[in-house]
Amino acid sequence: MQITFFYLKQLKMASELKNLSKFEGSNIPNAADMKFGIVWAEWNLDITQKLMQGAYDTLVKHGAKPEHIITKTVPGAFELTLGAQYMAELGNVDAIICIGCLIQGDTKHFDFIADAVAKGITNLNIRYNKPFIFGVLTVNTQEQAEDRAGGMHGNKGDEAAATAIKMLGLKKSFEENKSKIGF
Ligand code: RBF
Repeated sequence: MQITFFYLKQLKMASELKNLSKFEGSNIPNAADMKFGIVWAEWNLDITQKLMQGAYDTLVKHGAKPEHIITKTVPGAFELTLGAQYMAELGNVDAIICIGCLIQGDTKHFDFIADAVAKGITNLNIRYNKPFIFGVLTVNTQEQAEDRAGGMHGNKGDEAAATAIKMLGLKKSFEENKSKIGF
C-alpha cells in the first residue's frame, strides 16, 4: 500500500516536471511541400488561441509556407468534426489539425462532447484517408489547460502540428516506395 502510494507519487512528480511536448528529438520531415488546415474552437479562447498559435508557428518552423496554412474557427469543440470536414472538402489541404479545449464542468456535457469529437475526428481520418489531428485538451481545470498551452507541460498545439507533419511524412515514405516490396 505504502509502496504503491510512493510509486504513484513518483509518477505524479515525473509528469509534473516533464514538458510533455518534448518531441524535438524525433525526426520531423520538412513541411515545405505540405498544405495544412487548422480548425480551432472559440470556447476557452484564451487557451485555444495559444494552441493554434503554437501549431501555426511549429508548421512554419518546420518549413511550411504561410500561404499553405489555412485557419478557420468553429464555435465549440463539438463543431470541430464538421468544420474539419468542410476544410477537407473545400480547403485543398493535406492534413487538418483540430484544436479545442474542454474543461470539466458540473454537468455531463464534457463527457458527451469529448466522446463525440474524438469519434468524429477518428472517423474523418478513415473517411478521407488524411491525417486529422486530435489537438483537443480534455482537462479538469483551467490551470491544467494553461499548463498545456505554453505552460509547464509545453504547448499541445506544437505537438499536434508535429504529428500532422510526421503523418504526412509517413504517407510520403509509402508513396516513394510503392514499387518496392518489403522495404
Ligand atoms: N465547447 C468547448 O470547446 N469546450 C467546453 O469546455 C465546452 N463546454 C460546454 C459546456 C456546456 C454546458 C455546453 C452547453 C456547451 C459547451 N461547449 C464547450 C460548446 C460545445 O462544444 C458546442 O459548441 C455547443 O454544444 C453547440 O453545439
